[in-house]
Amino acid sequence: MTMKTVSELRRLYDQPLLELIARASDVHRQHRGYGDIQKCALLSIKTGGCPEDCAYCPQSAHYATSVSRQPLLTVEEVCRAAERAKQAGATRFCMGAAWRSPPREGPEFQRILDMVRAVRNLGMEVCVTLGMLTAEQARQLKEAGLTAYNHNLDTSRQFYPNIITTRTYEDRLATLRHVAQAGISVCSGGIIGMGESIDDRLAMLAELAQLDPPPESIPINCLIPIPGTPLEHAPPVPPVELVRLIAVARITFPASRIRLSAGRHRLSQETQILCFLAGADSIFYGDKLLTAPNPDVHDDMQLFNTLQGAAQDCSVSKIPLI
Ligand code: SAM
Ligand code: DTB
Ligand code: SF4
Repeated sequence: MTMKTVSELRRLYDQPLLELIARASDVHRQHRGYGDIQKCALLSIKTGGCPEDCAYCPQSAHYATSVSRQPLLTVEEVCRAAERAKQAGATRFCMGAAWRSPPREGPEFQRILDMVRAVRNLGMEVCVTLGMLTAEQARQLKEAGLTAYNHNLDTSRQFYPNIITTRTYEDRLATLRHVAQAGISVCSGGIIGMGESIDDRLAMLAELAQLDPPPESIPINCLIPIPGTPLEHAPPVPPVELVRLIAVARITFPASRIRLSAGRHRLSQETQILCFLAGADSIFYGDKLLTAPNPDVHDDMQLFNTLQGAAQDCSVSKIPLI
């Protein structure tokens, strides 16, 4: 991949909106049809009490939020949730743990490996997000059958210290290197709506473009402002800014999945459709993200009906996902 500078990306971003969308759409259709939208289910397998101070996060122990702590789930609990997600139409199962990094001692990491094996056995792709990883932990996850590892850069290098002080940008890049070296697909993106500039958003894409290979999937989260966190009063991102960023991401990463991630429950159906037109081709699917709300499955079935223009079987829409 050629090096992208922020000013190059900015020229793309500032094109007339419809020109930008049309260009992104051309790139998109050279790689995939518009009907191919990846559905990923998400499950929090260890919730709350995290020692990190990420200013957006309901699970940080630094802030008083309404999230209650829950220890690591059992393999059986995970399997039941994954089976329901598969039945509802998800093809990838993503598990998140509120850790700085997975414990090196004790049985918990072995249980994670068992979870990965069990979900793989259901015939689903498996992704986990567990914080910072050593090269050895990445190797063990690969051996267990892990498809992808999610670890977000979150924002630009410059804006990052405003959001997180307990781990560095370099720490994040080191984890991404361990993941890639182990042969696991990298899933890495960020959050918009935390007070960063447009150039910060583009600088984050430029950092991702320096990874070799580029990330297999790139989640674009809109901040869900959580009461009790420092960002609780952050205003929502204007929808057109989200659409422009997705279009630039699509043009920059022609073959990656661009995941329209957190915050979808506050977007209209029309905004989501514009995001798909601009090249988003993946979503989190299921009534809950890790702790925060997501559109319910029934609403997403309606969205897909609208996109397909044909009546689809909505009978699975009443199954609670997780
Ligand atoms: N603890 C692990 C870590 O951060 O490395 C994994 C779980 S963490 C919750 C995964 C990602 O969720 C974060 O990197 C962030 O991008 C996203 N996230 C967390 N809280 C969010 C919020 N309130 N709104 C939008 N995205 C959020
Ligand atoms: C990602 O980029 N977004 C997901 C997933 N990776 C793990 C998490 C969104 C979390 C939103 C806040 C919550 O549910 O607690
Ligand atoms: Fe912990 Fe991850 Fe939340 Fe940061 S984003 S506080 S590391 S759970």
